[in-house]
Amino acid sequence: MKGNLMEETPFSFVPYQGEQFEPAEMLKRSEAYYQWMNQRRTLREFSDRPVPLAVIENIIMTASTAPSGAHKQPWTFAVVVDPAIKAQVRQAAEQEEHENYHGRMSDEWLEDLQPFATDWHKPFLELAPYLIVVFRKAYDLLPDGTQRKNYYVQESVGIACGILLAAIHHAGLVALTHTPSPMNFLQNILQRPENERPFLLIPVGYPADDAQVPNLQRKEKADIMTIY
Ligand code: IYR
Repeated sequence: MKGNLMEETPFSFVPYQGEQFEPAEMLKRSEAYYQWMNQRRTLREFSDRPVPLAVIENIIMTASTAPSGAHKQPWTFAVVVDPAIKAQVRQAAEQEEHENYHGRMSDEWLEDLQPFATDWHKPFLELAPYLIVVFRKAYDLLPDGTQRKNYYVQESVGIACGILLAAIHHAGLVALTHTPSPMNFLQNILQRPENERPFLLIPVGYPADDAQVPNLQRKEKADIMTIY
């Protein structure tokens, strides 16, 4: 049965064909990759400059190479391009965020956010050329309505989002990992099936010409790593 081939066909094994490097080359590559990834920044100020949809498709296909529990690939990526849908998303997100900033978030939380100068206004939800809404599939729904379990869904989708962010950076674009809360409005606006739950809302595009980012420091090696 096409579309559900994996349900019926057990995996066979094939030779692994990934690249390998000698230690010196490995060191050079790993250092260069770190330096390059260290330039990735979260942005909140986007340009409306168009980006080809094919680039976004490649980025999403890259994210879909993530490992997942029992290879269930428990994710879907909804790409919002339509300005009318973006406007609905913005309206709903701002409504929730207004409540968050006016009573739902603790004083400690608000204090922690103060350096970032965020508030309930989310213009980037209309400005950015694309909103990628990542859904986690709590379970799979077969065409006959039966449910199939997925495993380690949070971990799997979290890893896919990490790879998505690296692919966005690799394309020279920027993103915001946005989590308006609660975000079930995304399931309604995008009319997703009941087994899909919103995981992250990621505006993607070029940065605004005058975009600024907080002057953050990342933790030192000694603060994040222990060798036994
Ligand atoms: N979701 C809110 C608040 C917010 C929370 C955290 I934690 C952040 O790192 C940033 C913002 C908002 O989007 O403004």
